[in-house]
Amino acid sequence: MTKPLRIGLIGCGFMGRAHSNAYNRVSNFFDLEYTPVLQAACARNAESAEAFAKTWGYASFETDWRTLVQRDDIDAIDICVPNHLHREMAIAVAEAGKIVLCEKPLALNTADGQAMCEAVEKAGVPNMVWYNYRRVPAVTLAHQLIQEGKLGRVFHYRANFLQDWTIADDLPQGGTALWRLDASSAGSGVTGDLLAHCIDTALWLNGAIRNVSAMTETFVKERHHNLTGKMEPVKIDDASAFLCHFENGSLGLFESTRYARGHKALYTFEINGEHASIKWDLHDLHRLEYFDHRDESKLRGWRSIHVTDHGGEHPYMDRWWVPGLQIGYEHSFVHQVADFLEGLATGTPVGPTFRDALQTQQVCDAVLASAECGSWKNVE
Ligand code: 4PW
Repeated sequence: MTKPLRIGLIGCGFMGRAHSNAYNRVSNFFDLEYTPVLQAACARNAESAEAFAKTWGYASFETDWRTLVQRDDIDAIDICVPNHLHREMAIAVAEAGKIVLCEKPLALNTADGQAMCEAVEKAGVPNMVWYNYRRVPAVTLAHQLIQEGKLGRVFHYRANFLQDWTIADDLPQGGTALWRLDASSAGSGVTGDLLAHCIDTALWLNGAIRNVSAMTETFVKERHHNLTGKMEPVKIDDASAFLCHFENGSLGLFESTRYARGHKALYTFEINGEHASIKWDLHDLHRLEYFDHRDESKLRGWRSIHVTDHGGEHPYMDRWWVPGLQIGYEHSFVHQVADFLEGLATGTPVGPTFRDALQTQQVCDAVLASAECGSWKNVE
């Protein structure tokens, strides 16, 4: 007999779908003590909330998130709404004594993130932030290889997240689909939306970042605002890049943009160590490229590891089909739910927790501050 974990979801957009899919799939593929039960979906518009609940199998719907949080038939609240709403909702969920899961980035800024951390820690409620790329099997394998010391001393960490969907200057800002372009809803542009993923993975793989030197650019200075109906200044960063020192002595180079024509969601990283290097690319997410200088010289070269083996060697893969068959983007969310439920059963916090995600937020804030003042900034 499994135990139910009754979920209330706030926000019925892209991420609401990705998370709901994960709740629906996880028990079919993982043997877990807890089973998610989709109890209620919440959106301001009743028609959308009802349609979403029906499509994804939620037993009911709400239009007021406060009502959802107070329902005593719900154990965990999943926050999938624009960033400016994370703080108030997460604190209310913690104060109601419920488990809280929050879409990335944790908050608009470090101060809000800090308040959220304090609330979940004071309430003692399990919490997690959806930085899903850690659970792509090839990325998890990279983490294992680094933990095993295969790379030796790390010299360089390089990451990019490139898109091209905001180049048109007649694209408006604000409102349901385009809140990511509105600084009052998003907090920042690509720094919080894309670089934050690169930073989360980097902190996990390579440890803390000491300081940063950054530049940002807003290429389109004014856009029609869907909420005010007028042309308004654009206050988000369209592109953001930084250099950094990691605490382990390695150097980092990061870039994100929504102006890289031809790239839709190209997330790549490369790590160069004393003995070995690792490369990964979201467009070919099952491949981990690995070069080991200790290989016999006549065979030395980049190995392209297709991370689909079973038997526990390749993370998560023995839960899926048969060796050699692939999975996709959506499965990273299934893995994150599986790990979270496992952690609940054993009483172990599962990263990234709010506290872990606060570190990413601190790096993002240092990046924005450095770009603003044009000099190096320590990560507080
Ligand atoms: O979180 C990110 C989003 O805001 C995603 O991982 C990719 O970039 C897909 O959409 C955006």
